[in-house]
Amino acid sequence: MNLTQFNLVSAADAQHSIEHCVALPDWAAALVDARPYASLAALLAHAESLTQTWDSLALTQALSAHPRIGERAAGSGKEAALSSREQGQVNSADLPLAQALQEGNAAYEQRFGQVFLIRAKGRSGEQILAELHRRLNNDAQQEQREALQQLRDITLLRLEETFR
Ligand code: 2AL
Repeated sequence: MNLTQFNLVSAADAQHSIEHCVALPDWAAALVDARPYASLAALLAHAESLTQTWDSLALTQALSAHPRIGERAAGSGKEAALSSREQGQVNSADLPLAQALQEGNAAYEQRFGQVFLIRAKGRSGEQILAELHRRLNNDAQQEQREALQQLRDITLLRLEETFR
């Protein structure tokens, strides 16, 4: 999809072209509603501003589409393929790392009641593990802020890649 096409296609097709970015249909619909965009920069800026209203409810809803770090995505959809690619560095045969992530994930879920979310792209498995351990020391409010920011990062990264 390029920007010209995105501006011109039906609302349903436009929405379909970006729905893999995050499992929040209202966000995608609002982004489509604000067409046409004069530039990709304008589209990305508006997309970012629309993420600023996200709250804990949105995070819960969006997390349903994100597999745990180190685990395979369920299903065969576009989102599952994206997650596998983003997490390529931790789906390796490094058993100690995989085990440490599994233990970290379990501790995180015990503490915060939700799946640990991090933008995996651009981070090594060790860096992800270090972040997981650091964030385990957050209080609930701070962690909610960080997780939401990670969700924004993943979403906007996916959106940029959609138009590349
Ligand atoms: C993910 C995912 O699916 N992609 C990514 O960057 N991080 N999942 C996660 N639990 O953090």
